[in-house]
Amino acid sequence: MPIDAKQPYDDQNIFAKILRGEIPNKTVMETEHSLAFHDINPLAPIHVLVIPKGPYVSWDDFTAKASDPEIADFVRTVGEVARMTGADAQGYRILSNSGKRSGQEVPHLHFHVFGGQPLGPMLA
Ligand code: IU
Repeated sequence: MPIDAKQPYDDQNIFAKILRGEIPNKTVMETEHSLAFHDINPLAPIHVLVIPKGPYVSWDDFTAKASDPEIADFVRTVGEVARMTGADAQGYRILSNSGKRSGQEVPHLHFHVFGGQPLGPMLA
């Protein structure tokens, strides 16, 4: 069920549980403010999720409330994931759903990094 991106942050969401170590994940990289891990249901050979560690529901929530160091760390982590997975070699896609109409399912900001195959005009 897609979520309302304007809802208050729910600290029982699945990514909050991953951040607290209550649920395992396949980590790609971790920084002071961000975590990148393999999507549990990959839609491409490379499908990594990058999330901020702070309690932000969506991209608009994050960019309104997060500190500059958190935003810089997150943006750099997305780029580093593209490089370290090899997605950058032949092209990749970054996607983030925000709110009901986008189909956002998990109410904690995440960027998808897709790669490893021709991606076509759209994916996900
Ligand atoms: P969306 O943009 O909110 O629709 O993406 C949510 C993603 O989170 C989706 O690709 C799921 O496969 C992924 N995911 C996950 O990696 N681990 C989980 O435990 C759950 C969802 I629930």
